[in-house]
Amino acid sequence: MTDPKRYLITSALPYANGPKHIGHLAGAYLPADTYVRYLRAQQKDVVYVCGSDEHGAAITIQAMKEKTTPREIVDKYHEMLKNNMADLGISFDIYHRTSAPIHHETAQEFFTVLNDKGDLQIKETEQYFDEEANTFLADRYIVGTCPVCANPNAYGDQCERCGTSLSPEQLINPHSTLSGKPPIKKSTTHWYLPLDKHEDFLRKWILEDHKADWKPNVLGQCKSWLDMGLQPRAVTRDLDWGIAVPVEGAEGKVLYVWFDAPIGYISATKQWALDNGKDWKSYWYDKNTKLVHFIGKDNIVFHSIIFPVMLKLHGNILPDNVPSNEFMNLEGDKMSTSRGWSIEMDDYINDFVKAENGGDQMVDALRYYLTAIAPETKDSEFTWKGFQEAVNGELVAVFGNFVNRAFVLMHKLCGGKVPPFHNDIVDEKDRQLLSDIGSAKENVQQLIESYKFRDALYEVIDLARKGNRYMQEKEPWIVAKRVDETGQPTAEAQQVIDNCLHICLQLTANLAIFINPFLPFAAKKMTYMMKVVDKMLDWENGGKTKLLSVGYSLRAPELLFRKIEDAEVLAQVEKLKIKSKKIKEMTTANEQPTSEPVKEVAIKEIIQFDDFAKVDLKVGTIVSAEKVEKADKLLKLEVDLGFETRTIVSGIALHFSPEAIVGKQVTVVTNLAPRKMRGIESNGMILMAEDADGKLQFVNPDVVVVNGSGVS
Ligand code: B3M
Ligand code: ZN
Repeated sequence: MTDPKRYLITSALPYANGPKHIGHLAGAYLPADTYVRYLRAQQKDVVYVCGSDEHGAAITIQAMKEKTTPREIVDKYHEMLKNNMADLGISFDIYHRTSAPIHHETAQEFFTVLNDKGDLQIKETEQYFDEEANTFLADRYIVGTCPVCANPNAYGDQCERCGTSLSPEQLINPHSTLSGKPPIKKSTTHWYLPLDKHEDFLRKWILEDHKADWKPNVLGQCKSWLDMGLQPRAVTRDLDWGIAVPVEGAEGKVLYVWFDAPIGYISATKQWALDNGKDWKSYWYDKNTKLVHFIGKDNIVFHSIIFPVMLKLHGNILPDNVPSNEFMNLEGDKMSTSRGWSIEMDDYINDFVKAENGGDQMVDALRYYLTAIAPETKDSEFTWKGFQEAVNGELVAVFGNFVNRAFVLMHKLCGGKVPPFHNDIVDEKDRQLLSDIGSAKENVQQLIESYKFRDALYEVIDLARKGNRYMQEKEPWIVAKRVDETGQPTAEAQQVIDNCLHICLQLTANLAIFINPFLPFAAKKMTYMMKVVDKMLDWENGGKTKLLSVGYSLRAPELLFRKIEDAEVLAQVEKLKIKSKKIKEMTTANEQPTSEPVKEVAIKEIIQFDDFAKVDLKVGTIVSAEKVEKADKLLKLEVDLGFETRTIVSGIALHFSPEAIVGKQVTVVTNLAPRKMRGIESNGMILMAEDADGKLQFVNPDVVVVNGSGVS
């Protein structure tokens, strides 16, 4: 959309069920904030909304885990997330929450409009039910043994050990986390959004109208959803935490969290408008509004398929873009709060920002590195060493160094004032740098507008690099040695010095404008040093080379960024290892950290010998192994069992490379009912043991035996 009248920018609403890590920050918040700051610097009419997502099983499960109420959970973590975001400079116009009454009303109204128009379908289906707890069970509330890796605590929607997506039907020995009893199926009525009816609209809107401006990763995901064919999706749940379904006879039912959460963008806008005497409607109904949802990749389908259908049916505008990032890994592994392999925003703030040698500059340091390695097109990786190198090697050595030198030399060689500019001695190098300032502005602008923040930031640093090179070539400190009899630089020498520092200072002013959307605290500090008002940071000033007036006296330089010490890097890596190890120990001691009945799972009930005898265990040799496409955790094995060779899919790919295990003897459950995984039929299961470091080990005889030997 070119030249919209106003902008409405959103970042995914984080679940208020715990701290969020810097991967979240890099995915949906930092790029949005950068974009918004850029728009504000252009004086655009822009509103940036976000808030806590306070409904759904994510919250009730955390409440169980902390042995408290959902209300307490959301109150606690809403506060934490709100403060964390503010501390990291994420400049929402409002950080709202979905437990607010205005949100409940808005979501209910939304549902009612769709329901009254006949846009929803009502269906009766069978759902899992816990008879003892007298409640229906969300998939997360059902645990059982993973059919892929034999983890005894896999959830009904996913096994967290091997990562396989599951449905409760696939679990072996499924049981409820509430009572520990196996769930039964019971019929219940729900409202469905018939996405299948909107496929044609979605195809055209996404794959044709937006094929040029949406990111390839987003288009790719949408296309595969559409190609698989869309199904009606339930938008209500049997749960006691959430927004009541506003229909008579629907007692005990709430709106599905993914129905109400995106409506949170609307209710947040309403609240913001109320607080600021504005009209919220223009932001959600006027076609001249550019709506942009910043999200992480696991939220794509909701923001580009489901919510747009809801918005269209309800009569609202549709998003202009849904820029989504891929994932950011950490020190060689997936970032995960539950496994302790993460850097929480809250921890970073405590360790660096609020630390003695911290402060806002450490916020900018993090913002810098996260943008520089943003997973814009593919997954990327945060390492503490990489953080140190980026901060020390680019932020300190290039950007900070340039600004500092310009100020120090200006004080030393130009009396602390912006020196005059002598047109008659301008040379090619001067002209080149002045024109570089103009082209940097064009490039940064074009890149930010196409959501390429990583490249845009690179342009800014590159401009500072050019500044350093220019200074190095001009060597004003050497020129200053050309002195007259009084010991002062000759008039001619002074003119050369003047021009060099004049240009460097104008470049500094421009760098402040360009860096401002990314590193707002550094920009602010630079305006202080230059003694200019915030207004100077307006984007329209970018590219101008007369921003600082000749003769204007400037302050002494301040340290913009500090170096990251080796010891800090080591300490953080160590901390990460200890944290994840501790969580691992807790998890294995308690088998499952999220709920009580787990202990029952750890020691299974007594069985009779006859039950055990039903399991057919045999020794076999792995004769081939290969990775399963698009499944990080799975290996497809051919196992020679003497009497036949079987295909077995096993969730061990993170622990063994295929080459390393060919020829190994293993113990196989041979009479397990076949299961399909990623389209491959698996005929059996390999027994594995987990060692103290969490690595899987084969359970095998300690001398080689004939393939097909029984185990009993
Ligand atoms: N809370 C899911 C998530 O944190 C969800 C986003 C809602 S955005 C409307 O991944
Ligand atoms: Zn598993």
